[in-house]
Amino acid sequence: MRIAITRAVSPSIERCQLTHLAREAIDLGVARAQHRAYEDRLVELGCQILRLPVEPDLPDSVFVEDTAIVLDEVAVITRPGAASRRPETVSVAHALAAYRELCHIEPPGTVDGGDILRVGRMLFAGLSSRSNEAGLEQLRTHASRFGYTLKPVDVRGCLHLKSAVTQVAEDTLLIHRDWVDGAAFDDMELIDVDPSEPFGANALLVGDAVIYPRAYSRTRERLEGREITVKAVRMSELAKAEGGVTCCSLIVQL
Ligand code: CIR
Repeated sequence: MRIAITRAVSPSIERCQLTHLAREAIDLGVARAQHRAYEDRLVELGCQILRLPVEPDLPDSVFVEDTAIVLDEVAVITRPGAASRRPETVSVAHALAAYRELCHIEPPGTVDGGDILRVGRMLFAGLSSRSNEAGLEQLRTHASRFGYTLKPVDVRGCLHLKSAVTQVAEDTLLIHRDWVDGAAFDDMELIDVDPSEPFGANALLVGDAVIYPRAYSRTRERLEGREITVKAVRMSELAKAEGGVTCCSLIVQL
């Protein structure tokens, strides 16, 4: 049994944080329809959706991934690197308290969940413009109690570690090597994104399938060529807010 925590797109998403993209108009109606279709894919993959109340004054609040790291034993509530995003954690912590013991990243630490790639008991942790050494050290302390090992990884040219690399099968990662050094993942199989699709490394593995943006058809062919089942979604509007498929949910395994 899996719960997927989500939150509908905020009406203020036009004021979202942007780091590597120029601001473009976001069609709120289309963004919401795409987000609902994404939730439908999660349901098809066996998730029960727990949708948090919309946050009209928190532009980036649809990107719930950044607010927590949900491990099997504990949920670590983050302190997001962008100050405007810190109030998003309150309602997420409230929801997660029903399922996990909680602990918290404290100042001066910052961590965005998008920087934490969990593979089994390994936490690859992006050192990015959002997640700092103090934050990753606190996460290491919380997670090591339960036998997790944390490995810091430098990220360059993109927002989060999971913009550059995500898990697509038990022993396989999808990677864009311009943004992260593949040597950090030397005991895993690596699939490179198609060079024409630099934003194509963000896939969401749920069970045996990945939710993946329809826009990256060449990389999708590479995934399917490796026998990976792909559930395609349209993410054009949330991509303008620098969001991908991992960012829009927190999966809680029960
Ligand atoms: C931000 O800059 O924080 C948002 N506009 C996008 C966050 C995307 N989150 C993610 O990839 N985990």
